[in-house]
Amino acid sequence: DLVPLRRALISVSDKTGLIELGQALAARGVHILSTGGSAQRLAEAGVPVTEVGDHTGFPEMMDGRVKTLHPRIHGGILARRDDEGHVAAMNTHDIPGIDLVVVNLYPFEATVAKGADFETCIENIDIGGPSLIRGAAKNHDFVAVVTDPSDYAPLLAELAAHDGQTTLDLRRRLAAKAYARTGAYDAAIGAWFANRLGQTWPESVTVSGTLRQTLRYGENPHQTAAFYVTGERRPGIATATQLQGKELSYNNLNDTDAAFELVAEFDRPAIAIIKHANPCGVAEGDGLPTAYARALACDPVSAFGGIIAANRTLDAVTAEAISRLFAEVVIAPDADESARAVLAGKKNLRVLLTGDLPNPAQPGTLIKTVAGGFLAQSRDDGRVLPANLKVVTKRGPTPKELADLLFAFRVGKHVKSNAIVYAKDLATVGVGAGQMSRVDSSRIAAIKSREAAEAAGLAEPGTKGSVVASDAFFPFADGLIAAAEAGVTAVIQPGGSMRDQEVIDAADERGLAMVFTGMRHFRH
Ligand code: 93A
Repeated sequence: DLVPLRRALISVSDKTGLIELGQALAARGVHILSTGGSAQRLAEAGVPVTEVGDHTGFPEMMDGRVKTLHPRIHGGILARRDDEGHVAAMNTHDIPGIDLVVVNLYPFEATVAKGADFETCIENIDIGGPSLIRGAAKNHDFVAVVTDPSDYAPLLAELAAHDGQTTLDLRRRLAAKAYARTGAYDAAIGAWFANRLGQTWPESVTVSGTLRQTLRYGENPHQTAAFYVTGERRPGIATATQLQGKELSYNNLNDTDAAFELVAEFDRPAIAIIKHANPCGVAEGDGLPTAYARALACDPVSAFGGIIAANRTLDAVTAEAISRLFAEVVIAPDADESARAVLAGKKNLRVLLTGDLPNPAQPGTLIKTVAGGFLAQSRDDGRVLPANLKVVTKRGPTPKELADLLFAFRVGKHVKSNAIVYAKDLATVGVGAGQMSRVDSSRIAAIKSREAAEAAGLAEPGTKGSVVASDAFFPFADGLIAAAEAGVTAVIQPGGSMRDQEVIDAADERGLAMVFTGMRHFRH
């Protein structure tokens, strides 16, 4: 399984670590072939190198479009050294074997990201590079392929450990990485092209990500799982640094993501507490301490073992309050020194700091697998503003009701459907999530609010004098009537039901103010 390394081809756009690699290979007596820019750098550093043009007898031509695309190169990479016919062809045509290919590609993705014009992007589509990589990876029985400068050191360590030879195990791992790279590269080109054509959904899609972490298990212990990071660079769990605490689980990651996306919706200091991807308390406040106290008051029973997200730098007072609760994860853009010191006392609590908040208005794609395929949709970046609201009842909302209505609807966007959210003074007081009927969500939210009030020794449930938001229209008046019985004074919902008039009449009979948003926030 060991293959001696005699000849290497180096062709890299990213010249990081190039000279050190060249020097180390040359010191081992490896014959180095290299393309224009790479060869020049190596030669300048005193590394003996043969220009690919001198090797093939053809100069680089057509602005570099044709450099390595030659049988003397590809034959040297693709020949099976244990196949008589292949070896005979090498001898007949004088094709020396190439045992190592080091290539990183024209920076297509970075060129697009810089906003380069169409022609420049096209010129940055690498053709020869992927061919070298794919050929070397195919022939990994005999050839090693390195596509990432961070693999230079492990390669050199392997050569040192095995007397200048590579092992099959390393060649296989490098080959797998190589195909992942060329696949992602072509996917980026395809997506860019489709986008240029004004096509939202390309003919074919490759979802690509880099392995961040294999997880102990998935949603359940008998499932395996892993966390991949895509190139989206959205602040959140993918950019977070974990300050302390146990390893994150699959469910932790999923719930923490939901919590952080929700809390990022608010401009004022806000806290969201999440269980099973649904909020059990969300509140704005003058600062995080009040927001936290009010978020927790919504449903302290469910908050046990929850995920807490903040949209501001954590302070010591909030950290103290959080450490009195059993929580799984805390996520925030940052934490000040004193807050870090307080949280350090809770060794098992996972603390994630992201540096920034996700932008709820940023476009993006959501993907969900189904049997035999996957569904893709744009992220729900819809945001209802006061100007979008239509008052449909005799009474319009007061300014205070209006603020609570918008708050409740924004929370509702992050609650699994059917979603019903009761809110008062910019804090949730009851959340009904994930029920098969809207009226059940209405009732459950009211029951939870009553129980929380009883537990806190309050005379009245929080829903008294609150407002209610529904993520989709009320198909019948019953859901609205349940909310009215719980004590709401105002309602926000998309509208659009065949029975809208019945629902409006029921609201008018009870003196409620109701607004239609014209926008639905289903979430499943
Ligand atoms: O234009 S290419 O697609 N044609 C080729 O034949 C070719 N061979 C290698 N680009 C080609 N390369 C790429 O050149 C490599 O993938 C690498 O990114 C780059 C290195 O060029 P230089 O050594 O001149 O800086």
